[in-house]
Amino acid sequence: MQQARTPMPRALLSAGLTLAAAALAYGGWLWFSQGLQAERHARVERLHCDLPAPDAHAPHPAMRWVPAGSFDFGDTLYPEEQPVQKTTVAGFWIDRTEVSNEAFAAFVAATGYVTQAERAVDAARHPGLPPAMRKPGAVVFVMPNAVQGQGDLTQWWRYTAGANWRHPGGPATGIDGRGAFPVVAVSYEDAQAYARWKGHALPSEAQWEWAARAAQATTQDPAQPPQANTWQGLFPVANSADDGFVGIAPVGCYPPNALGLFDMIGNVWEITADAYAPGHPPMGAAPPDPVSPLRAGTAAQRVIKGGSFLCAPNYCMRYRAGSRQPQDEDLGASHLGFRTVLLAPGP
Ligand SMILES: [Ca+2]
Repeated sequence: MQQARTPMPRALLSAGLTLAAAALAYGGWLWFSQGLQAERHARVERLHCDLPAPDAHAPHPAMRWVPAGSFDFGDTLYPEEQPVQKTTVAGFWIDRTEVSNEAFAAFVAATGYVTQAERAVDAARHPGLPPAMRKPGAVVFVMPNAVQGQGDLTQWWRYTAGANWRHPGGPATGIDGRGAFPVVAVSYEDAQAYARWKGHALPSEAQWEWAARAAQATTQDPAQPPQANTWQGLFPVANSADDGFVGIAPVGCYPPNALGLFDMIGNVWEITADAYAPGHPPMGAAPPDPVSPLRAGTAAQRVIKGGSFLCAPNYCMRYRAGSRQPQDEDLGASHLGFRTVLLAPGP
Protein backbone atom coordinates (compact mmCIF):
# COMPACT_ATOMS: atom_id res chain seq x y z
CA MET A 1 0.00 0.00 0.00
CA GLN A 2 1.43 3.33 -1.01
CA GLN A 3 1.25 5.84 1.79
CA ALA A 4 2.27 8.83 -0.29
CA ARG A 5 -0.31 11.56 -0.64
CA THR A 6 -1.38 13.68 -3.56
CA PRO A 7 -1.53 17.26 -2.28
CA MET A 8 1.04 19.51 -3.76
CA PRO A 9 2.22 22.39 -1.60
CA ARG A 10 3.97 25.09 -3.58
CA ALA A 11 7.14 24.41 -1.63
CA LEU A 12 7.24 20.80 -2.77
CA LEU A 13 6.39 21.57 -6.37
CA SER A 14 9.07 24.22 -6.59
CA ALA A 15 11.63 21.90 -5.08
CA GLY A 16 11.09 19.47 -7.95
CA LEU A 17 12.16 16.52 -5.87
CA THR A 18 13.39 13.56 -7.82
CA LEU A 19 13.93 10.19 -6.26
CA ALA A 20 16.04 7.31 -7.50
CA ALA A 21 14.88 5.84 -10.77
CA ALA A 22 13.09 2.53 -10.82
CA ALA A 23 13.60 -0.02 -13.57
CA LEU A 24 10.58 0.52 -15.77
CA ALA A 25 11.66 -0.46 -19.26
CA TYR A 26 8.97 -3.01 -19.99
CA GLY A 27 6.43 -1.63 -17.51
CA GLY A 28 6.77 1.89 -18.89
CA TRP A 29 5.91 0.74 -22.38
CA LEU A 30 2.91 -1.23 -21.15
CA TRP A 31 1.57 1.70 -19.12
CA PHE A 32 2.02 4.03 -22.08
CA SER A 33 -0.34 1.85 -24.13
CA GLN A 34 -2.97 1.89 -21.40
CA GLY A 35 -2.70 5.65 -21.09
CA LEU A 36 -3.65 6.07 -24.74
CA GLN A 37 -6.65 3.81 -24.20
CA ALA A 38 -7.82 6.04 -21.35
CA GLU A 39 -7.50 9.14 -23.54
CA ARG A 40 -9.73 7.58 -26.18
CA HIS A 41 -12.26 6.71 -23.49
CA ALA A 42 -12.30 10.30 -22.23
CA ARG A 43 -13.58 11.55 -25.57
CA VAL A 44 -16.93 9.76 -25.15
CA GLU A 45 -17.64 10.66 -21.54
CA ARG A 46 -20.92 12.36 -20.67
CA LEU A 47 -21.19 16.13 -20.18
CA HIS A 48 -24.08 15.94 -17.71
CA CYS A 49 -26.03 13.41 -15.70
CA ASP A 50 -29.69 13.42 -14.75
CA LEU A 51 -30.15 14.59 -11.20
CA PRO A 52 -33.51 14.02 -9.54
CA ALA A 53 -35.52 17.24 -9.59
CA PRO A 54 -35.15 19.23 -6.37
CA ASP A 55 -38.14 19.17 -4.04
CA ALA A 56 -39.56 22.64 -4.68
CA HIS A 57 -41.49 22.48 -1.40
CA ALA A 58 -38.41 21.77 0.69
CA PRO A 59 -36.98 24.73 2.62
CA HIS A 60 -33.67 24.43 0.77
CA PRO A 61 -34.34 22.42 -2.41
CA ALA A 62 -30.73 21.93 -3.49
CA MET A 63 -29.64 20.86 -0.01
CA ARG A 64 -30.26 17.89 2.23
CA TRP A 65 -30.81 17.79 5.97
CA VAL A 66 -28.17 15.99 8.02
CA PRO A 67 -29.57 15.06 11.45
CA ALA A 68 -27.60 15.49 14.65
CA GLY A 69 -25.65 12.55 15.94
CA SER A 70 -22.50 11.11 17.47
CA PHE A 71 -19.97 9.01 15.62
CA ASP A 72 -16.39 7.80 15.56
CA PHE A 73 -14.67 10.70 13.80
CA GLY A 74 -11.63 9.60 11.81
CA ASP A 75 -10.26 6.33 10.49
CA THR A 76 -7.27 4.07 10.99
CA LEU A 77 -5.75 3.48 7.55
CA TYR A 78 -3.34 6.43 7.50
CA PRO A 79 -1.73 8.15 10.49
CA GLU A 80 -3.26 11.56 9.84
CA GLU A 81 -6.78 10.11 10.23
CA GLN A 82 -6.09 9.19 13.83
CA PRO A 83 -6.92 9.13 16.64
CA VAL A 84 -10.50 8.08 16.04
CA GLN A 85 -12.63 9.87 18.60
CA LYS A 86 -16.29 10.14 19.46
CA THR A 87 -17.66 13.39 18.09
CA THR A 88 -21.12 14.95 18.24
CA VAL A 89 -22.50 17.07 15.44
CA ALA A 90 -25.65 19.21 15.49
CA GLY A 91 -28.05 18.99 12.55
CA PHE A 92 -27.35 21.08 9.45
CA TRP A 93 -28.14 21.40 5.75
CA ILE A 94 -25.57 20.54 3.09
CA ASP A 95 -25.52 20.94 -0.69
CA ARG A 96 -26.61 17.72 -2.32
CA THR A 97 -23.88 18.11 -4.97
CA GLU A 98 -20.49 19.68 -5.32
CA VAL A 99 -20.72 23.33 -6.45
CA SER A 100 -20.87 23.29 -10.24
CA ASN A 101 -19.21 25.52 -12.81
CA GLU A 102 -22.66 26.89 -13.62
CA ALA A 103 -23.35 27.80 -10.00
CA PHE A 104 -19.92 29.35 -9.52
CA ALA A 105 -20.30 31.32 -12.76
CA ALA A 106 -23.54 32.81 -11.41
CA PHE A 107 -21.65 33.94 -8.31
CA VAL A 108 -18.90 35.52 -10.38
CA ALA A 109 -21.40 37.22 -12.69
CA ALA A 110 -23.28 38.68 -9.71
CA THR A 111 -20.27 39.86 -7.76
CA GLY A 112 -17.36 40.32 -10.16
CA TYR A 113 -15.30 38.07 -7.90
CA VAL A 114 -11.80 37.19 -9.12
CA THR A 115 -10.42 33.90 -7.84
CA GLN A 116 -6.99 33.54 -6.30
CA ALA A 117 -5.70 31.56 -9.28
CA GLU A 118 -6.49 34.58 -11.46
CA ARG A 119 -4.58 37.03 -9.23
CA ALA A 120 -0.89 37.70 -8.76
CA VAL A 121 0.83 35.31 -6.37
CA ASP A 122 1.61 36.87 -3.00
CA ALA A 123 5.42 36.95 -3.21
CA ALA A 124 5.76 37.92 0.45
CA ARG A 125 3.84 34.83 1.45
CA HIS A 126 5.85 32.59 -0.83
CA PRO A 127 9.47 33.77 -0.84
CA GLY A 128 11.86 31.97 -3.13
CA LEU A 129 9.36 30.73 -5.67
CA PRO A 130 10.83 30.16 -9.14
CA PRO A 131 9.60 32.71 -11.71
CA ALA A 132 7.28 30.22 -13.41
CA MET A 133 5.35 29.78 -10.17
CA ARG A 134 4.95 33.50 -9.52
CA LYS A 135 2.48 33.80 -12.37
CA PRO A 136 -1.23 33.38 -11.62
CA GLY A 137 -2.22 29.75 -12.01
CA ALA A 138 -3.13 26.48 -10.39
CA VAL A 139 -1.89 22.94 -10.17
CA VAL A 140 -2.99 20.58 -12.95
CA PHE A 141 -2.88 16.80 -13.07
CA VAL A 142 -1.24 15.58 -16.26
CA MET A 143 -1.28 11.84 -16.80
CA PRO A 144 2.30 10.75 -17.48
CA ASN A 145 3.26 8.06 -19.94
CA ALA A 146 5.55 6.49 -17.39
CA VAL A 147 6.92 7.32 -13.96
CA GLN A 148 10.03 6.57 -11.98
CA GLY A 149 8.68 5.64 -8.59
CA GLN A 150 5.87 7.46 -6.79
CA GLY A 151 7.90 9.75 -4.58
CA ASP A 152 8.23 12.63 -7.02
CA LEU A 153 4.72 13.99 -7.51
CA THR A 154 5.93 16.58 -10.00
CA GLN A 155 5.84 13.74 -12.51
CA TRP A 156 2.05 14.18 -12.64
CA TRP A 157 1.29 17.51 -10.94
CA ARG A 158 2.30 20.70 -12.74
CA TYR A 159 1.91 24.28 -11.61
CA THR A 160 0.34 25.74 -14.73
CA ALA A 161 0.25 29.49 -15.37
CA GLY A 162 -3.17 30.48 -16.64
CA ALA A 163 -4.96 27.52 -15.06
CA ASN A 164 -8.02 28.61 -13.07
CA TRP A 165 -11.69 27.69 -12.73
CA ARG A 166 -12.42 28.96 -16.25
CA HIS A 167 -9.44 27.02 -17.65
CA PRO A 168 -9.02 24.09 -15.28
CA GLY A 169 -6.52 22.24 -17.46
CA GLY A 170 -4.52 25.35 -18.41
CA PRO A 171 -5.01 28.26 -20.83
CA ALA A 172 -5.86 26.02 -23.79
CA THR A 173 -8.77 24.41 -21.94
CA GLY A 174 -12.20 25.76 -21.04
CA ILE A 175 -15.53 24.94 -19.46
CA ASP A 176 -17.89 25.54 -22.40
CA GLY A 177 -20.50 22.81 -22.23
CA ARG A 178 -19.19 21.74 -18.82
CA GLY A 179 -21.51 23.75 -16.58
CA ALA A 180 -22.59 20.56 -14.82
CA PHE A 181 -19.05 19.69 -13.79
CA PRO A 182 -17.82 20.63 -10.32
CA VAL A 183 -15.89 23.87 -10.22
CA VAL A 184 -12.19 23.24 -9.55
CA ALA A 185 -8.96 25.22 -9.20
CA VAL A 186 -10.58 27.29 -6.47
CA SER A 187 -8.99 28.09 -3.13
CA TYR A 188 -10.27 28.18 0.44
CA GLU A 189 -10.80 31.94 0.14
CA ASP A 190 -12.75 31.49 -3.11
CA ALA A 191 -14.94 28.80 -1.60
CA GLN A 192 -15.59 30.96 1.45
CA ALA A 193 -16.55 33.92 -0.76
CA TYR A 194 -19.03 31.79 -2.68
CA ALA A 195 -20.49 30.35 0.54
CA ARG A 196 -20.92 33.79 2.08
CA TRP A 197 -22.65 35.04 -1.08
CA LYS A 198 -25.12 32.18 -0.74
CA GLY A 199 -25.63 32.92 2.95
CA HIS A 200 -23.99 29.57 3.70
CA ALA A 201 -20.66 28.43 5.14
CA LEU A 202 -18.04 25.82 4.45
CA PRO A 203 -18.52 22.57 6.36
CA SER A 204 -16.30 21.72 9.28
CA GLU A 205 -14.39 18.49 8.84
CA ALA A 206 -16.71 16.74 11.31
CA GLN A 207 -19.84 18.01 9.57
CA TRP A 208 -18.50 16.87 6.23
CA GLU A 209 -17.53 13.43 7.50
CA TRP A 210 -20.85 12.87 9.29
CA ALA A 211 -22.70 13.77 6.08
CA ALA A 212 -20.46 11.48 4.02
CA ARG A 213 -21.25 8.67 6.47
CA ALA A 214 -24.94 9.40 5.80
CA ALA A 215 -25.38 10.10 9.52
CA GLN A 216 -24.60 6.47 10.32
CA ALA A 217 -22.24 5.64 13.17
CA THR A 218 -21.12 2.41 11.54
CA THR A 219 -17.65 1.21 10.67
CA GLN A 220 -16.72 1.85 7.06
CA ASP A 221 -15.51 -0.65 4.50
CA PRO A 222 -12.03 0.53 3.45
CA ALA A 223 -12.35 -1.03 -0.02
CA GLN A 224 -12.51 1.11 -3.16
CA PRO A 225 -16.21 1.95 -3.62
CA PRO A 226 -17.71 0.67 -6.89
CA GLN A 227 -20.23 3.51 -7.17
CA ALA A 228 -18.00 6.57 -7.08
CA ASN A 229 -15.62 8.31 -9.47
CA THR A 230 -12.19 7.09 -8.44
CA TRP A 231 -9.26 5.57 -10.39
CA GLN A 232 -9.15 1.98 -11.60
CA GLY A 233 -5.73 0.77 -12.65
CA LEU A 234 -2.20 1.60 -11.67
CA PHE A 235 -1.98 5.27 -10.68
CA PRO A 236 -0.79 7.49 -12.34
CA VAL A 237 -0.12 5.74 -15.63
CA ALA A 238 -2.96 3.28 -16.30
CA ASN A 239 -6.59 4.35 -15.94
CA SER A 240 -9.10 1.79 -17.20
CA ALA A 241 -12.03 4.03 -16.17
CA ASP A 242 -14.24 1.09 -15.28
CA ASP A 243 -16.44 3.58 -13.41
CA GLY A 244 -17.18 5.46 -16.65
CA PHE A 245 -14.87 8.44 -16.28
CA VAL A 246 -11.17 8.98 -16.80
CA GLY A 247 -11.32 12.48 -15.35
CA ILE A 248 -13.87 14.48 -13.38
CA ALA A 249 -17.52 13.54 -13.83
CA PRO A 250 -20.42 15.98 -13.94
CA VAL A 251 -22.10 16.25 -10.54
CA GLY A 252 -24.59 13.52 -9.70
CA CYS A 253 -23.52 10.73 -12.07
CA TYR A 254 -23.30 8.13 -9.30
CA PRO A 255 -25.98 6.97 -6.85
CA PRO A 256 -26.38 9.25 -3.82
CA ASN A 257 -25.78 8.10 -0.27
CA ALA A 258 -28.68 7.41 2.08
CA LEU A 259 -29.13 11.15 2.74
CA GLY A 260 -29.41 11.94 -0.97
CA LEU A 261 -25.90 13.40 -1.23
CA PHE A 262 -23.99 12.87 -4.46
CA ASP A 263 -20.24 12.39 -4.91
CA MET A 264 -19.26 12.79 -1.27
CA ILE A 265 -16.68 10.15 -2.07
CA GLY A 266 -14.56 10.56 -5.19
CA ASN A 267 -14.86 12.95 -8.15
CA VAL A 268 -13.18 16.01 -6.56
CA TRP A 269 -11.73 16.67 -3.12
CA GLU A 270 -13.79 19.12 -1.10
CA ILE A 271 -12.46 22.05 0.92
CA THR A 272 -13.53 22.31 4.56
CA ALA A 273 -13.37 25.18 7.02
CA ASP A 274 -10.90 23.43 9.31
CA ALA A 275 -7.22 24.24 9.53
CA TYR A 276 -5.10 21.15 8.93
CA ALA A 277 -2.91 19.42 11.46
CA PRO A 278 -1.37 15.99 10.89
CA GLY A 279 -3.77 13.96 13.00
CA HIS A 280 -6.95 14.93 14.78
CA PRO A 281 -6.23 17.29 17.67
CA PRO A 282 -7.07 15.92 21.11
CA MET A 283 -10.66 16.51 22.12
CA GLY A 284 -11.09 19.98 23.54
CA ALA A 285 -7.78 21.26 22.21
CA ALA A 286 -7.70 24.51 20.31
CA PRO A 287 -7.50 24.01 16.53
CA PRO A 288 -4.24 25.08 14.88
CA ASP A 289 -3.93 28.70 13.92
CA PRO A 290 -4.91 28.88 10.27
CA VAL A 291 -3.05 32.13 9.69
CA SER A 292 0.47 31.24 10.69
CA PRO A 293 2.34 28.68 8.58
CA LEU A 294 2.13 25.20 10.01
CA ARG A 295 5.50 24.30 8.58
CA ALA A 296 8.46 26.33 7.44
CA GLY A 297 8.11 27.36 3.84
CA THR A 298 4.48 26.40 3.35
CA ALA A 299 1.25 28.30 3.43
CA ALA A 300 -1.42 27.57 5.99
CA GLN A 301 -3.36 24.50 5.03
CA ARG A 302 -6.96 23.38 5.22
CA VAL A 303 -8.43 19.91 5.56
CA ILE A 304 -9.87 18.53 2.34
CA LYS A 305 -12.14 15.50 2.29
CA GLY A 306 -13.60 12.76 0.14
CA GLY A 307 -10.86 11.83 -2.29
CA SER A 308 -11.06 12.36 -6.02
CA PHE A 309 -11.02 10.73 -9.43
CA LEU A 310 -7.30 10.23 -8.80
CA CYS A 311 -7.61 7.93 -5.78
CA ALA A 312 -6.50 4.37 -6.53
CA PRO A 313 -5.78 1.26 -4.49
CA ASN A 314 -2.06 1.57 -5.20
CA TYR A 315 -1.92 5.25 -4.30
CA CYS A 316 -4.00 7.39 -1.98
CA MET A 317 -6.75 5.09 -0.69
CA ARG A 318 -8.68 8.11 0.42
CA TYR A 319 -12.04 7.19 -1.07
CA ARG A 320 -13.41 7.03 2.50
CA ALA A 321 -15.38 9.44 4.68
CA GLY A 322 -12.70 9.33 7.38
CA SER A 323 -9.79 10.14 5.10
CA ARG A 324 -8.29 13.62 4.94
CA GLN A 325 -5.50 15.57 3.34
CA PRO A 326 -3.87 18.98 3.73
CA GLN A 327 -4.12 21.57 0.98
CA ASP A 328 -2.37 24.93 0.82
CA GLU A 329 -5.31 27.23 1.36
CA ASP A 330 -4.32 29.68 -1.38
CA LEU A 331 -3.54 27.08 -4.05
CA GLY A 332 -6.14 25.72 -6.47
CA ALA A 333 -5.86 22.33 -8.12
CA SER A 334 -7.60 20.48 -10.91
CA HIS A 335 -8.99 17.86 -8.52
CA LEU A 336 -10.24 20.24 -5.82
CA GLY A 337 -13.74 21.71 -5.37
CA PHE A 338 -16.20 22.20 -2.51
CA ARG A 339 -19.78 22.26 -1.31
CA THR A 340 -21.51 24.40 1.34
CA VAL A 341 -23.55 23.96 4.50
CA LEU A 342 -26.32 25.98 6.11
CA LEU A 343 -27.11 26.19 9.81
CA ALA A 344 -30.87 26.59 9.83
CA PRO A 345 -33.84 24.78 11.33
CA GLY A 346 -34.42 21.29 10.01
CA PRO A 347 -37.41 20.13 8.00
CA1 LIG B 1 -12.86 7.33 -12.75
